Amino acid sequence: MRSLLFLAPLALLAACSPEPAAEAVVTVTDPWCRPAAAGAGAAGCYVGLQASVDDRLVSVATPAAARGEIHTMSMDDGVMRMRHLPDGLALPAGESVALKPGAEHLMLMAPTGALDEGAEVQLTLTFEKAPAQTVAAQIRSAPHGMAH
Ligand SMILES: [Cu+2]
Repeated sequence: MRSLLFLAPLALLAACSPEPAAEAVVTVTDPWCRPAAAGAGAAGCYVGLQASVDDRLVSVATPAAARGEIHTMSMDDGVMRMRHLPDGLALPAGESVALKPGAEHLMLMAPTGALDEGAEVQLTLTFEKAPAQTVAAQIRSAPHGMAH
């Protein structure tokens, strides 16, 4: 009898697994874009992303520019250069990924008009697994709480 009682909790545990797959969701925080004058070739946008499962930011689109790209910055012979990431950006599960000045960022190529400080830009972020999200990015010259 004693051994049966010992086994009962184990049987219960076994019945509960495997756990259902976690839902793929990406939390988007504080999207913002730098101001740009009319005719500027490009403008940088920044955002915080946290994915619930291993995911990937695959594209960005906006009505405010001809197209959006995902860029990274790297040192090349002592010079900081931007590089287009055609395959997008990996978002490891549970990890906060900050797209910020001097690092990975979104680039609005050929904005259709001036991006004025205080206005907003709609950004549609597309992910490999999580549903796409459209967020309003505030146009400002520096991130909140960060001095120049
Ligand atoms: Cu760029």
